[in-house]
Amino acid sequence: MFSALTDYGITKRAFDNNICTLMTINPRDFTTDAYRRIDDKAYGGGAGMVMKAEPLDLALQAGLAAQLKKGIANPLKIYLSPQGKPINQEMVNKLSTCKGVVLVCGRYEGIDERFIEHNIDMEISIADTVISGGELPAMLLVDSIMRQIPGVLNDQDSAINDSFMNGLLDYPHYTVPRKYKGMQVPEVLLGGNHEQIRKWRLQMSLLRTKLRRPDLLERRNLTKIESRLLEEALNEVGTRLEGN
Ligand code: 9D3
Repeated sequence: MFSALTDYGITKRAFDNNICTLMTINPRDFTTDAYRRIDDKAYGGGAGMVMKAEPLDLALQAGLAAQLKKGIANPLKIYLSPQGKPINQEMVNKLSTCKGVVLVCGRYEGIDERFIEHNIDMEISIADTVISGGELPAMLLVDSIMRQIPGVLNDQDSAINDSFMNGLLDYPHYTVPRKYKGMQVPEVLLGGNHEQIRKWRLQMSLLRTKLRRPDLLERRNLTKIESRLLEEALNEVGTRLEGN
């Protein structure tokens, strides 16, 4: 699954340039029985299987040994799980300063709680929606961490990154043609008044965030200027501003 990261785009470039390394381990290779059983029925009953602790433990030890060989002594051990703390940019930024991390991915109903208790430093969830296993969440986490590692983004990519990092949703983008299915590009973007363009873009960012993700605004204090720009934008779309 992880070849989506190693074979495409910005993440591929980073692996090719040896800025980052990725190693995957299949815990089934650490089973000891003839049937290579990685899961079994849950104590207490109920539908669904649970991943056994022992093969995961051996797989984790193999991962830790491999990182130690690279000089990474104590990588953070993260379990991708629906019970984890929801991922956000702040936590990704912190994780990007770690020398190494081990990401544990579950399948089936989850993994034996004793493995988690004994080994896991942190549990991360990526959305309040059911996903089939931890691998796609882990890939998402790896991608977002890698983007924060120096040298992974080139100057062009970095500039794009900056505009996302202010706690607001992005403003709308347009390219040629000027008229598409009867819809025009907003006039202000065609004029070349960079002051006005900056103001319009910030206003659109504020407006979209207010309308689509009010939770983001609650966690970020607006400056006086931003509040005024937002109010002006809301008036223009005919929406009433409630509270702050
Ligand atoms: C339908 C199964 N669910 C019964 C209540 C529980 C369940 C178990 C295992 C739901 C999902 C999974 C597998 N998911 C992950 O490993 C996972 C995940 C997710 O499902 N959503 C959001 N973030 C993550 S991180 C790992």
